[in-house]
Amino acid sequence: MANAISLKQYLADELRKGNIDADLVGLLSDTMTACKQISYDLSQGALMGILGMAGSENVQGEDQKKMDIISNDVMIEANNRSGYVSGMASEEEETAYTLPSDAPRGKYMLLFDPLDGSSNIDVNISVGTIFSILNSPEGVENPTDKDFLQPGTTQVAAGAVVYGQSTLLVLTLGNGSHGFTLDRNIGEFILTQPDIQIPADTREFAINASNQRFWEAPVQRYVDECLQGAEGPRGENFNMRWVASMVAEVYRILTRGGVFLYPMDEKMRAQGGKLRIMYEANPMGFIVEQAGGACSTGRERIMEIQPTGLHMRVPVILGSKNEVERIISYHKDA
Ligand code: AHM
Ligand code: MG
Repeated sequence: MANAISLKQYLADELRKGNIDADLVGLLSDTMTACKQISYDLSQGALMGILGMAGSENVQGEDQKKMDIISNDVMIEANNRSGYVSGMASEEEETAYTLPSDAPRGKYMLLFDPLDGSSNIDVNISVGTIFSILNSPEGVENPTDKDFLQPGTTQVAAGAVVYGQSTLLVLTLGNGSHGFTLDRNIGEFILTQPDIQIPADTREFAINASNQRFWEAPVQRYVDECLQGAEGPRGENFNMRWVASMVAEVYRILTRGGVFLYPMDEKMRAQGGKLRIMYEANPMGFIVEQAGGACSTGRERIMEIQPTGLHMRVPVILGSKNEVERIISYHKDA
């Protein structure tokens, strides 16, 4: 590709324009080195013995896959001595990760879900890495959980890498969401989807329908109206998808529109929902909003929520703006 713009060039340009600093460039490039490693490991699958269960549970009581642990280690090792971060937080770590005592401290904090959609690893369906970058509070050498509890609106950058047919990165630095495809021959991410715009309207929704009996009334109403199709109040036939990898669903929505719901349901009410705000909902919300979409719990904009815990969970409704707004209005009606 003669006029191809690599991620390196894209970041160098943002640096020249004064939109980001050199430390953020370094942090993003280390994080992408980790994602290239994860991408390679996944591509080898059973050949490298990375499939299957690890035989352990994470802090949230979920059974860990081998790749959950490998990808968590890869992300930490790529970043813990760079001098670009002061600390990290991960879905797979109970509390904030403290850097080695002799490692230089940086001005950012990195949060991640190292391998999202892990139920799909062993069945060769797309999975991904989600990350969020925050400013480290001034003068804090070893940030603890409370230092990470900043609302999503304070994010400096967010990204999602999809390990699918291609390995794709969607990145936002707060000025649009941009898609990059990994060219495996040269090991570089190439800008392939600049300035992604999510269509405001859609006729495609994504929800795990096996939870239907637990949903709240506004979500029941929304899905019921979609299912009635052309004969119902929407007057149109709807399509449904459910990959069970949020990264893949969000990438589909970024590409052709749609709405994704992991709403509150009765069996998850005590824990607040399914998806975690700090390293799933907030970075995805940032990416989706920067692409012209919306991201809400149904009652409030997710990025404005004050998080109360590193692993806090929230209901998530995101995607095409008009559709998300319709679902929000159903919550108001109820
Ligand atoms: P994970 O981070 O443990 O993989 O869980 C998050 C994933 C999301 O990617 C996806 O939307 C959801 O869990 C699927 O859940 P379910 O299996 O209940 O459909
Ligand atoms: Mg996840």
